[in-house]
Amino acid sequence: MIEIHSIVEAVFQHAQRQPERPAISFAEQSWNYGKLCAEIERFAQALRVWGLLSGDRVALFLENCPAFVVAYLGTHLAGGIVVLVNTQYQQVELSHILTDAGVRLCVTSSVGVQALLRLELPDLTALVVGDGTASPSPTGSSEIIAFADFMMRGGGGKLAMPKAEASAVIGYTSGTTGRSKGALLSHRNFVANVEAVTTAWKWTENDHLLLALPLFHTHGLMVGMHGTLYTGARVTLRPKFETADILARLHADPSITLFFGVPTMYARLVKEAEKQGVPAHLPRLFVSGSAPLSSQLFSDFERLFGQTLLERYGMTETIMNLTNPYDGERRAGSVGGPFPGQEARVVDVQTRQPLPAGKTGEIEVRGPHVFSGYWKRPEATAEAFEPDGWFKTGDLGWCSADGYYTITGRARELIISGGYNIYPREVEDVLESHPAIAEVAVIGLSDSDLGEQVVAVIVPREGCTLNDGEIIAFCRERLASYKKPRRIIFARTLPRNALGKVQKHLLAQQLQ
Ligand code: MCA
Ligand code: AMP
Repeated sequence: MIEIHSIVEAVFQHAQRQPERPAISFAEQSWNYGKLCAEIERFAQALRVWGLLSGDRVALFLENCPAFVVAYLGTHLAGGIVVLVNTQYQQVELSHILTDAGVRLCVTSSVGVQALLRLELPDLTALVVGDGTASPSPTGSSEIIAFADFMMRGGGGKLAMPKAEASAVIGYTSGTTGRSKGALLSHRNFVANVEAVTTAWKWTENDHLLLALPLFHTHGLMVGMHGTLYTGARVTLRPKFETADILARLHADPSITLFFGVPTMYARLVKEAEKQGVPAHLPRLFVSGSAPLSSQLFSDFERLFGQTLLERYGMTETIMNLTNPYDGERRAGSVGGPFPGQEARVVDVQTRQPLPAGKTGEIEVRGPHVFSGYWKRPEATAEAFEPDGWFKTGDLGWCSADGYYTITGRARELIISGGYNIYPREVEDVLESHPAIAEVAVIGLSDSDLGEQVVAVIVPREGCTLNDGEIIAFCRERLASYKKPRRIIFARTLPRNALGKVQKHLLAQQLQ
């Protein structure tokens, strides 16, 4: 392959060589590389005609579908930066992300349009609606255009491929204080990481991935979709993960060679396969990531499916960091070692000095896959890096003498539920704004399906009465539904230390 500088360039190269080659299957639709390229080019031209300037932000607030990929790579070809938005986000997250990133155009669904029109977003001047027909805006604040009509504006005019160092994506990630921060990733980060991942997992153009992860996060997009399009392979994209659907697809299509999921998906597959049996043909590789995979699930899957899960570790800021080997031992409870061309180490949390094998500290990573910094947050960026370029992941762990890393916890407060990250402070902020709540502490407790579940310990204001349903509804209106507490506990006080800080570990111990 000639040297390429972006994922979109790889797609164009495959299309030039083999336009008929299958790229994406989605519901009844089959997209080959030729068609995919033509649509990407048209979308990019339409963006330019609309007035998109190099470096302008385009948000994708859309469920899995081929239009997502077209808008994603079309934005890159037009020189824009993509802002990824989880479709579960509600007013608090949407207002923050779209305002912070200064998004000018958003590709969304008709449901998304309704959510966005309720918000004050002065920079947002156009909504391109990927499903159904676009009805005119009731407020007249943003232009609403149907995807098909928008595409009609494209045509003519060759566009230059993006430069490797240009910014490609802002991925919002849970902040340690206040609101989430945008991690700015470049085309160079993508190419370096996808090259490392596809090499490590022996991913070639002959592979066929079954992908049911959402495209609006790193796992689905930058591992699943990038890997496919970079190698010229094929993907069957599903709108969302449904256990029975995945088993049925595996059963029906022996050409599928790869499947990626979060541990919750594997736990559900094991449960379902115990009832209805395992498909006769299985992919050559099942990868797990985004949340800790328990040794129990690792061995249950092996016993039932006769295949060893390959666990790897990543982050929005760095894409993929560590992986168990494709050939060698895939060790239960471990995330393996660095991908080719990347570095990792464990340092003492206080002194920041590297620690010997077996000692627990903070994991740091370095390499061409690591993002350049947080969008408009120079102080947060400076804090996240050591002077010599090591990125502080905020994850705690240790490395064995033979180079296998184990993640043991997190230096920052974070709940991971079903592979989604939830920052307790964000949920606490919303709950504290409730007039009948005096104090609140949000913690994560273990959950057999989701890994961890969100639990809120609430002290009501004097004389106020509250019920669970009311509190959950209050959260759901403001935040993504997966962030809502699944359990609410009323208390008279919260345990605090001498400095007045809530002792969450005591709460967790009492409630577990
Ligand atoms: C959905 N719900 C959840 C979650 N997902 N609640 C807690 N945690 C969750 N993860 C809630 C919904 O809000 C809804 O609530 C109800 O469950 C049913 O929604 P549904 O969509 O049917 O949920 P599901 O099918 O059960 O979804 C579970 C899931 C999904 C398939 C595991 O959460 C999922 O796709 N997770 C993958 C996330 C992912 O891609 N993470 C990668 C991030 P209600 O009915 O009350 O509204 S990237 C990353 O972490 C790094 C880079 C890495 O290393 O990969
Ligand atoms: P995100 O901020 O969504 O990019 O999530 C990244 C975080 O997910 C990491 O910092 C880890 O805490 C966690 N994570 C990802 N993969 C794994 C894994 N295999 N085991 C444990 N935690 C993981």
